[in-house]
Amino acid sequence: MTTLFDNRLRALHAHHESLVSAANLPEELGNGVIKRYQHPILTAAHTPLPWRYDLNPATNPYCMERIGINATFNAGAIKWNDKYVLVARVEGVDRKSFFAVAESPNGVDNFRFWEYPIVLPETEEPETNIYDMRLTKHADGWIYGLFCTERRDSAAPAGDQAAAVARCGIARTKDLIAWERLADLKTNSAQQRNVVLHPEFVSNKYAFYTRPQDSFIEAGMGGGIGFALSNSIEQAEVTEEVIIDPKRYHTVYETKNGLGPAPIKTEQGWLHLAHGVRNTAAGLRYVLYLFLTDLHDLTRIIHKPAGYFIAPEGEERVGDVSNVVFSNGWIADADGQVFIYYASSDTRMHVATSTIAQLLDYVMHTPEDGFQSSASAQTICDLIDRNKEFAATNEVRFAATHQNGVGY
Ligand code: M1P
Repeated sequence: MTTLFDNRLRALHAHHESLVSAANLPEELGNGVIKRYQHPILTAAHTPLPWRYDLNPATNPYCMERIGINATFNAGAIKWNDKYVLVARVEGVDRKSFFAVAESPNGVDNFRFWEYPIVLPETEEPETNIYDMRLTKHADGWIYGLFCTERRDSAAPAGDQAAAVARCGIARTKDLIAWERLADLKTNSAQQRNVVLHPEFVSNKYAFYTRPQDSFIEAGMGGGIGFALSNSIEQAEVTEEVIIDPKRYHTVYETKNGLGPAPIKTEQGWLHLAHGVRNTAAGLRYVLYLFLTDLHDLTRIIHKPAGYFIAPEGEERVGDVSNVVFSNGWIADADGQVFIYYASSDTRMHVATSTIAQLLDYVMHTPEDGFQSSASAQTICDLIDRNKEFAATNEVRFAATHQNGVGY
């Protein structure tokens, strides 16, 4: 039996090490805005063997997996001690999510989990499930983690074991190891998910991006990405939410939307990454989009490209909740490199890279949504006209581009 155990454990170690240490190369060509990468950066199989296996042959003679991990996804991100650090949502086969830290030396591969997952302190009202932490390095000196805290709806009848209440949980840390739990955010909305803390004080207050919703799944009558201020972070409470990015008919965010990570401050404005949801015959489809808000008036969107920035592609389209990309973490390096961490289909984590310059070019110069088919077609006609005009004075480029369409 010991031979069976030893052989199996050796093979498991070898497989885990080759997975975790594999190089991750960028895909070729791409769209010029982002680079996607060949492999996911975190999967359930990346979780350490000691989390899943009893490594004692006397108590686990068959070397069986004792604790199954189902998925690793929706990670917050931060640059910490020169490492690219993710606080991932790890979901066990028992469906409970918890947070765990993984770090990489280069941001695109070799992500390794820290030895232990995080056991967050509870509030006086213990929760059933926690997920989707957004990390904010705040001007007050703390690193905040805002996340969704989910409890069974105490008003639901006994026959309904799915009804839940989502709220914004708040914890803070100085080292990503010891976490102090604060009171949940109080708002007027029945439920909240996708709440993000702005990194700077606004009018000497803490500023939150919110997503008010009527019920656990449906954004309902309200929805949209909200903005609100609170005097305190220890007892955070917002009384007025201004919707800065509402849902809108026949867009990629017509059913609901929500902010991703905390925005990045640029010379042109605050750069935001968000997810938008629309319904289809095959169910909900989640995509990512970008927008830019005014540097001084955080409620004013000054640029918003039409449609999506990242949508699920290839194997990303399939998972526990298919046709989903979701992001709540990105890292902007001092040299302008940006690492966008996104999850696919509630199953695994990926990275895409870009630069602040490219993202600003994309967000400021991509045509905005005209909200009608005719406007979309006209936008393309206008581009063709400008290309023809340009080509008339640039013979060489024209020769190449002309092959792509019949001139008239
Ligand atoms: O299943 C897709 C996503 O659904 C929720 O997002 P939203 O609140 O915008 O619908 C979240 O539960 C998220 O974790 C999940 O990835």
